[in-house]
Amino acid sequence: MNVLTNAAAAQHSSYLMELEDLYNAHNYHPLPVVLERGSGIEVWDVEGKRYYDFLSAYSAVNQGHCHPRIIGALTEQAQKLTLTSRAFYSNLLGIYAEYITGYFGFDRVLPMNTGVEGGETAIKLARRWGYDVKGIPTNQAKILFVEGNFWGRTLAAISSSTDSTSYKGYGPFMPNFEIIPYNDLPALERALQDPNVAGFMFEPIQGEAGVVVPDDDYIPGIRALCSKHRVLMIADEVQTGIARTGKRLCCDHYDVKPDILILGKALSGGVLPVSAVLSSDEVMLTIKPGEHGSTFGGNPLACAVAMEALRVVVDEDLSGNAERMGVIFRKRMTDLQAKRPDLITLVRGKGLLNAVVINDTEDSKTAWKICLQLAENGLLAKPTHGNIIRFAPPLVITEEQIHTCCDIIEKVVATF
Ligand code: IF1
Repeated sequence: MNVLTNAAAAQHSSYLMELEDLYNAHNYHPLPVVLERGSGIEVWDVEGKRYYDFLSAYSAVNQGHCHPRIIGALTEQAQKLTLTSRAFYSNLLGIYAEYITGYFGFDRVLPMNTGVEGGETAIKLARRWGYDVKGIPTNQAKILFVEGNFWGRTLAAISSSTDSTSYKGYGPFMPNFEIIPYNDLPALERALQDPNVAGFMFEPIQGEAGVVVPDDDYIPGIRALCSKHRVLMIADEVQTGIARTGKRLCCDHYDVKPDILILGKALSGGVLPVSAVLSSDEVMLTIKPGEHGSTFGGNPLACAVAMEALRVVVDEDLSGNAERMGVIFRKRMTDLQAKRPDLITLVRGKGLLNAVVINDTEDSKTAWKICLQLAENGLLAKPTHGNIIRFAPPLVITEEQIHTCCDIIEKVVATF
């Protein structure tokens, strides 16, 4: 490219960023990169610069950008029928319900759209089960959450948040939510003494909190305590599910089955919002016709896309690949940490959900600056909580690509 076309191109992306700044709500602070195309683990900006995507749309594109089979299912179904509403049956919902329940081993599914709707649905289910089955007195049902949780932006979701950026200025909040420390079984056992507790909702690895991996006995311990106290174990696997952590579900690492499972994000391969709540007959059948739903939940387009997205995960062994590539990635990062202990304080994660903690305060700019330099060098990642960089590429990444990407990270870190 000559100087002139370069300048014109730069104007292109700054113009588009300015448009967002002028006309869009200011509810995000993106890296200054304007993307227009994606394929596999790569994305391209409007200037044609290529990047390795180490965010994967927050783990929604586990199968890689624009996976041909998933886009094939989308375009084929889009020309036939997209939405019926649930006022009528569709030819795909039953087939999808049978497929996804078999895939994850639950009696029933309740289809929704976004992850946060999945969380809302799970809590409604837990309350209904609490009243109708457990016998909790009317309006007394309590739901337990953990510190540092993140499950979205609705009023219920922020009512359980311990992050003031999420909840400050939006009160009043949902009553009967109790927040206990994460990775703390004695705290859970104490909270479970209250007979009005209907459910305990948690992420097997806390994503937003900075990829916080609990102790090995935590998830089996939750299972045992919830069963003992007759409380529903609600696993939010919106981010950790669909092979991200190296197994079909993160709970599979511990051979634990939750009572309610919430999925979203990669359930559609990032093609459209598709979420699902899975549970038993006992829990699911407490909700009767007309008592919960959504216009788009379970639409034919979503059913076709989600089935293909799940098939791709199996056919391409994305769990196995995430597990193997994750081991290589963490090895490379711990080697880097050994070289630069002044800059990197911690490397953690499971499968391809990993984080590197930068030796800095939460409000310093080092992690942000590293991410800007990574982008400059063709790798996209985003800091969380100021000093933590999350690395979560699509699960289709190859060993060669992982090494190329680690080389980029190493090279950038060396300049700090
Ligand atoms: C944003 C982080 C990720 C989630 C879990 C439910 C939801 C999410 C475990 C809600 C959503 C997002 C949303 C995204 C940022 C993001 C995130 F940076 F906050 F931490 F993934 F890592 N449960 N996670 O992680 O799903 O309703 O959004 O479909 O921009 O808010 P949703």
